[in-house]
Amino acid sequence: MKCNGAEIVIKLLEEQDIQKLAGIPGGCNLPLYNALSKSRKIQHILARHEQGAGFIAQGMARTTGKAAVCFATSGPGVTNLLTAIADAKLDSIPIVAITGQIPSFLLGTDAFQEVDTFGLAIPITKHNFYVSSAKDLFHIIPEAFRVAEEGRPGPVIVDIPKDVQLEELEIDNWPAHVTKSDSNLLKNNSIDINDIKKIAQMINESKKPLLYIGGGILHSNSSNYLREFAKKSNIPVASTLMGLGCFPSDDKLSLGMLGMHGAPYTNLILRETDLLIAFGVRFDDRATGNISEFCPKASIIHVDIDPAELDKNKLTKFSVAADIQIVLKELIPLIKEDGREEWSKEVATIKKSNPLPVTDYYNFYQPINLIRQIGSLLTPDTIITTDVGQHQMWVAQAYPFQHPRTLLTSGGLGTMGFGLPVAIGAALANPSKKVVCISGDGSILMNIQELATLADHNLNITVIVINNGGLGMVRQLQELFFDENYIATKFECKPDFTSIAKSFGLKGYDLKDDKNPSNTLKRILSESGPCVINIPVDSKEMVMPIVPPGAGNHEMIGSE
Ligand SMILES: Cc1ncc(C[n+]2csc(CCOP(=O)(O)OP(=O)(O)O)c2C)c(N)n1
Repeated sequence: MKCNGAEIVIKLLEEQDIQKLAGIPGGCNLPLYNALSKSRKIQHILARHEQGAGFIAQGMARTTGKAAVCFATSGPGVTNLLTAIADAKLDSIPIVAITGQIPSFLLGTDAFQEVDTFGLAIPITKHNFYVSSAKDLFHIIPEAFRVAEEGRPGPVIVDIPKDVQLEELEIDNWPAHVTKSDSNLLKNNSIDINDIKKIAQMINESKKPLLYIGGGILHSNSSNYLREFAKKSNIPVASTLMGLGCFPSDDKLSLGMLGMHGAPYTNLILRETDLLIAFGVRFDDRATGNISEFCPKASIIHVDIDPAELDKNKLTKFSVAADIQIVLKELIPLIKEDGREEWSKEVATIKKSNPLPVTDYYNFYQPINLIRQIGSLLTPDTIITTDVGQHQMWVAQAYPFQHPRTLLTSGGLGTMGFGLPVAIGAALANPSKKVVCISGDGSILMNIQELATLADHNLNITVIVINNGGLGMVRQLQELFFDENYIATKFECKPDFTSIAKSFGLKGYDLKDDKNPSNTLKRILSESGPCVINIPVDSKEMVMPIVPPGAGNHEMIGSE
């Protein structure tokens, strides 16, 4: 049988059970598209911008934990994609981006749409491949998936010149599929039971332990074990932005999010703990504040799959590089059941006297209230995506997350424009679930073209634009730390998002001047199918509390 490189790629993607992939065609990936047109197993999702395609792949990957795929052509197709790749790197999201490259014999000539994809990708991918011969695809494509998913997940780029896509091979026997269980890393992922015993002993001896959890719990699918562990030992749980949903927000042990915009009680309880149990976190500055003041009375245990994270930002008492699920399974039987009455009482007192500030409980348009109302109208399995800014932090502070992978947000890179395309990817991978994208009037404009992709596929996505007439989060920083010197944060042009929605063939609603906005919102959210809702909020609303740059978490302002 004769196959060209492009046909080999598509067949190998089918072997990886890829059913949907997003992308945009161009001169240098046309052979791939030609081969894709013959696939009966893979549906192509035509994005309207390669960044959108990358984020659609992220939405699929973030909700399933499996590597998802996007396509882009050489040159501007690749450069457009890079933001979504960098975003995936910082949040450890497994995606495989397959990029067309100019023919190999033209490389280095500044040919039309030539960019050095390999070079550009090095610092923002987990790994990347340049394919110089069609026969190499047989190991490179499965390897790209293995690398993307295994250990600490991350994005991988496979760059394929057009002549390699067109190179024909005579294939007598299709090579056997390389399975993930063949990989060395998984085989070696065993743990030393003495390490687990040591962790258990430290926890059992601690009077005031506290869990600090993050995205590693998601990636290792260990949320159920985390719940069992926390309950058995009565240890409160503080989460990073990436870990929200891994522990039910309404559980009495839940402390919600810590750090820059964490609840006052969460950051104050961190001051009191004598043992910080850090699982799947990287001690990033948004979570820790001034790191030298973080958990001043605590010894620290750190478990993470990536050895490079251990003792990177904060020295620990004991650290282990391992899969958290394996560690938790071994740890739970060794942990003493313990009510920790005194510590529980202290935590409850701090919690009660230092709540999240809410200014006006009866105002529908007060952001924290608004997010709580949205939360009360949606089922716990609804997938929420956010963009970046104040609205993102209000969601993190107040939305009642119950399950892992129900919050998809750009934690590490903080990329405006993330919410809508990621929602599309999430809906494509979870056709039975409702997806709600909570965005800002700044962020939504950064990938608004993807409303066309949403309309094409008629997905069950509600886009809520929390509209404060500008770049609210930056305005807030100017108000607090730049003497109210506002520059470039107020929008002159305020587009009508309902008309924009309608122009894409979607339903559009505006809750401005609505006589009974609660009822209207309830009615809209009970409908299915795509729509956009504009909800105005006061441009002076702030996310409170906030830890000033360089300060310790306990030095937050606006906590009263
Ligand atoms: C691509 C990108 N550009 C710039 C920023 C810096 N930035 C962070 S938040 C923000 C304002 C976001 O405005 P909006 O989406 O309206 O959300 P709001 O803060 O008003 O809720 C900006 C400009 C960013 N995070 N991402």
